[in-house]
Amino acid sequence: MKQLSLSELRKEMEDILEPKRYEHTLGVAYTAANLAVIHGEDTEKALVAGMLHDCAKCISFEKQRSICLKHNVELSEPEKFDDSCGQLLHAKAGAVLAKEKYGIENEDILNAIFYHTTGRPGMSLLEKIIYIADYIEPGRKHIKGTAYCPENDVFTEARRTSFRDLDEALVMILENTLAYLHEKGCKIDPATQLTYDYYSSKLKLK
Ligand code: DGI
Ligand code: FE
Ligand code: FE
Repeated sequence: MKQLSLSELRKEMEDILEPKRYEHTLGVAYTAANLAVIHGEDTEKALVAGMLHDCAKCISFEKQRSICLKHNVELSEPEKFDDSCGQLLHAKAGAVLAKEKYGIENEDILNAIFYHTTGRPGMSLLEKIIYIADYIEPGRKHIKGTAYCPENDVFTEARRTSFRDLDEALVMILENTLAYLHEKGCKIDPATQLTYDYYSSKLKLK
């Protein structure tokens, strides 16, 4: 299958995503391209991964699940259930769609989509860029009254830090995501916790 061009992918996303999700997608793609320039990653890869990272976000949980089951994707316990915070499965379903529907063959791009919600220990440069761009893109708004928006503005800090040190930005984002999930009573995916543990220990050794 031929991979669609970036502008074809953009049109596809405009068609299938809700308007706000599409705006967010563009923000992630362009933020990822900037981070790619700064940190020495291929900008085309960053644009494609950013453009597709949420391609499964606007489909039902049942559909996401059937896509994963059909392609033998292993699911974690929290991913199997559509609890009140069911935000996890779109990442893995999105990686399947990127390959099967949009013809992406590059494993690094597919992994960046697959791990964009939880992260994983030992992420590639592109995986880190997409994970961080997803959080810091300019349209990402504060969620007031939750740990997402503590007194010290984590968005501003994470945005600044990501241009200097990706691992430090990762830890900042993971710390806030974990606090937010605890506060909301959401199940923590083992991958999210492992990623935090891995990068916070790595930072201490620096
Ligand atoms: O799809 P986006 O909203 O752009 O961003 P995302 O793919 O990073 O998803 C963000 C949501 O995923 C956010 O509400 C926090 C949630 N999330 C991240 N790690 C975990 C998680 N949710 C659960 N239940 N468990 C996790 O470990
Ligand atoms: Fe997402
Ligand atoms: Fe996103």
